[in-house]
Amino acid sequence: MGVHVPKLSLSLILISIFLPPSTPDQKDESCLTHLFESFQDPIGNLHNWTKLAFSNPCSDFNSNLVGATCNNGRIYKLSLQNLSLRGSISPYISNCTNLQSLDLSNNSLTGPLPDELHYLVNLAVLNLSSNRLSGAIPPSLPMCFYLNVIDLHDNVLTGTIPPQIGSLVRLSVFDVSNNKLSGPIPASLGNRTGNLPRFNVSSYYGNKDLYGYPLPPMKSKGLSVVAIVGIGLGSGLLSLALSFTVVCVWLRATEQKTAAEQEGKIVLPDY
Ligand SMILES: *[C@@H]1O[C@H](CO)[C@@H](O)[C@H](O)[C@H]1NC(C)=O
Ligand SMILES: *[C@@H]1O[C@H](CO)[C@@H](O)[C@H](O)[C@H]1NC(C)=O
Ligand SMILES: *[C@@H]1O[C@H](CO)[C@@H](O)[C@H](O)[C@H]1NC(C)=O
Ligand SMILES: *[C@@H]1O[C@H](CO)[C@@H](O)[C@H](O)[C@H]1NC(C)=O
Ligand SMILES: *[C@@H]1O[C@H](CO)[C@@H](O)[C@H](O)[C@H]1NC(C)=O
Ligand SMILES: *[C@@H]1O[C@H](CO)[C@@H](O)[C@H](O)[C@H]1NC(C)=O
Ligand SMILES: CC(=O)N[C@H]1CO[C@H](CO)[C@@H](O)[C@@H]1O
Repeated sequence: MGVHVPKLSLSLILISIFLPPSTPDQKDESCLTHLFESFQDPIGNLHNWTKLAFSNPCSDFNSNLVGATCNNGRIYKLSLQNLSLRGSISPYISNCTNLQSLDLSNNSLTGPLPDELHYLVNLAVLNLSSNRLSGAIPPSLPMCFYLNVIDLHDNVLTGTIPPQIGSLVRLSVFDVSNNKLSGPIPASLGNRTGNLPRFNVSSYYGNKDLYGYPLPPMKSKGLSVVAIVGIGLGSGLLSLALSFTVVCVWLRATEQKTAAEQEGKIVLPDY
């Protein structure tokens, strides 16, 4: 046992040499300060996101801030799902340069996906699903080379899907279902080649004006066969009904006329 103690203290010394005591990081401070300003937190879920804590978010080995995780004295993960957050995503998020995972899913965030996301060169997981984010998917997003999850489903994103997304070699989850995206699914993404994971229709459905493989062909804008048959049958039945009515009316009129005539005959005074 006695042999192990020096080893332990040696490794502790080594750790403290190679992991410098976390010095306050100004980039993370700027990132968190601006992010907190751009969020609205009606329920107070971010109760301990305070100015004081921002100045040294990774003071302990781990972060004290709800949803934040540290690694080597820097924020590397933000998991703020299900927190009823409103407001928008500050472009200063880009100052959290060590961020590997950003999950803001299932809130009520509005506004665009900041173009500045592409400065997060270590980003591997981006989950912004189930919000009310609008605007386009930034064409610069694929500059985050390590992305392996892009989950943007259930927002109100518009515009087209940047073709470069298809060339992200690590991408294994891609979901933009239930948005307002339009235009073609880039062939580089819809029909990925080689060993790259492919994404099926469930990644794309619920975007009215999005088209191309693997979505089924769009319904033609003209009248479908069913509609034409329906209209034909309908008008046929209608004219049949009309002529029937006309015949009935005519028969009735004739009947009444005949009755009247007969009545007349009967009522006619017999001189
Ligand atoms: C912030 O809240 C989290 C979870 O509620 C807790 O683990 C952490 O210790 C809190 N930090 C501070 C500084 O109060
Ligand atoms: C968010 O809510 C879902 C469904 O209620 C739950 O499964 C998940 O664990 C929650 N996530 C967090 C971080 O609370
Ligand atoms: C979203 O969060 C709400 C609570 O805010 C929870 O009830 C719901 O199950 C969550 N949905 C998902 C898909 O996590
Ligand atoms: C993204 O977040 C939602 C809601 O919190 C969750 O249901 C979904 O599984 C997440 N996506 C991935 C790829 O983990
Ligand atoms: C997808 O790629 C295969 C072979 O790489 C090709 O035969 C097929 O026509 C392509 N489909 C589309 C819709 O581009
Ligand atoms: C689409 O792929 C997902 C996994 O990526 C799978 O869970 C789902 O069942 C697939 N859907 C269809 C229709 O193949
Ligand atoms: C230090 C640093 O990286 N600052 C940047 C923080 O984010 C804003 C908005 O993207 C940039 O303008 C700063 O240069």
